[in-house]
Amino acid sequence: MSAQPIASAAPEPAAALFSPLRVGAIAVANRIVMAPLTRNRAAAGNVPSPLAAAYYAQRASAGLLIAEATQICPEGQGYMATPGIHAPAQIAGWKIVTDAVHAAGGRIVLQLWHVGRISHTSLQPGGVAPVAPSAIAAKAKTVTTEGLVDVSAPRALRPDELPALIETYRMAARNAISAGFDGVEVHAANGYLIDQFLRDGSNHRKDAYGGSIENRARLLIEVTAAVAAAIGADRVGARISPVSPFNDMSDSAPQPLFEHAVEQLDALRIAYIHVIEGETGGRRDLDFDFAALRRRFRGRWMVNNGYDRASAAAAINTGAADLVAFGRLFIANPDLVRRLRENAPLNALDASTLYGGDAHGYTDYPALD
Ligand code: 8OZ
Repeated sequence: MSAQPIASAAPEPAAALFSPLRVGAIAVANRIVMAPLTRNRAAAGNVPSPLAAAYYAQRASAGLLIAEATQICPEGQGYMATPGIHAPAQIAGWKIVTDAVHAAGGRIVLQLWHVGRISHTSLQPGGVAPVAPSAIAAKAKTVTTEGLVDVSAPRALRPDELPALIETYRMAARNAISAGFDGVEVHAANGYLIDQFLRDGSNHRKDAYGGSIENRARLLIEVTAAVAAAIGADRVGARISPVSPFNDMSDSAPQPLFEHAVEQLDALRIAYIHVIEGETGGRRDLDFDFAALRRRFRGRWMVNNGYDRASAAAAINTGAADLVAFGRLFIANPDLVRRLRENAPLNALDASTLYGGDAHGYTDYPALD
């Protein structure tokens, strides 16, 4: 036997993070995803910031960028200065972003967002109450021009309003494709409208969209089916957060609820599911069997919540996930993919520039060199 070479030819454990993959119709260069990140920098008319093209293009070495949560209609807005995808100027603004990302060799999908009850009357057209599955106010905060405020009490959506709501998602998905996105992600996480229908702490409806698990998952499935019919299921993902309490969310039995939801999403043959494991941006050790969800889905499985280089590599190497989404690390490190590949030091996050503001803390985090 010959002696072992000094430099081992065996791949380092993180190598799998850098292997290409097909995610539905989207060919991604690696397993590293930029999570959707609200930055509250949209310009007048909720048009993406003029800086957004540079911000996303700086991060285009991610296998996939998920653009920040973007409201599908004016009523879907819940925070100051978040972008939309319902008006021509917004579509034109996003086209500048997707062109810049594609020119840099990246792939980008848009997260379709309706906040439901996580809003404030001052952000709603005509100053009216936001909508929700049930007229139950969340104990949650939002940011308006007045600063941090309690969200407003919502009114319950009438059954006859739901077809138009689904149509609004379909239109938004079409608009995203017109804006040059490679696909869309249905935001069904973090206590926004679709999640409010899913979980029984916020859904007390007596109609076909409330009560049983099947009924509470109906809006998610009808929205996702409509979006998939409009742009192709192979360009659609969905984000869920089965046990996150963020935005005052709770459910009496999340395991069977989300197993059912994932089975139904599987039947639609969408490209991926993106799951926030535990508390959004917080604890991961809540009692929930995420592997049981994964077993029910044939598409790509994307995980998120506090991953680092080692835990991300382990998730890919063990087959627990196909893709890992990073949020805070991507804000502070435009070249996160290179830094993970080289195991280089990471920039620290400046939390004071997360929400709102200008280029500072947005496009001025340095790359290596
Ligand atoms: C932080 C601040 C505002 C919105 C989410 C879209 O949690 C958000 C969000 C996060 O999904």
